[in-house]
Amino acid sequence: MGHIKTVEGQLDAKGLKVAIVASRFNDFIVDKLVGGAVDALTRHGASREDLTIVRIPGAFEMPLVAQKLAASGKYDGLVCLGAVIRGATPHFDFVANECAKGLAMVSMEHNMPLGFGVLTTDNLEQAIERAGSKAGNKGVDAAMAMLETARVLAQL
Ligand code: INI
Repeated sequence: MGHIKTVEGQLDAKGLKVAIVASRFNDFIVDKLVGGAVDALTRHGASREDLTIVRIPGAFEMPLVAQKLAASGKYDGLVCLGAVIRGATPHFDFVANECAKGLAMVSMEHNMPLGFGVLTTDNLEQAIERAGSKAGNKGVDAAMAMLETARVLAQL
């Protein structure tokens, strides 16, 4: 049997400079995601001094802000946190799609590990479930995905 080379990321956030982009829209949900992301990163070795929280109006504005942060060269990773709730808006699809598409572009164009923690749910209850209750905390998941990806990219 031959040897299979495997690359995987260690979940060590020590020394990692991270910007957390968080929208104010639905902030009582988003604040839970931010808390989860900060907790996950610091429990894995990040120092609070290396974290920057950037508050923005809504998910639609997120890609532009993420782009500037990525281009600044100051950060090793971004964690993008928001909540787009269908019940709350007729333009749900536009906001959610533009946000996801724009963030994917930023991540690709800048080789930037980016945790996508923007909830897109049909209603408020589903958002609450994903913000620190029944279905966990997607802020934690987004932070851990960014961390793992950053550590994988560093080895490639
Ligand atoms: N922004 C969100 O982050 N979540 C939403 O659910 C939402 N809704 O419901 O409309 C939302 N809209 C605001 C949008 O992101 C922009 O801030 C706004 O259109 C001004 O550009």
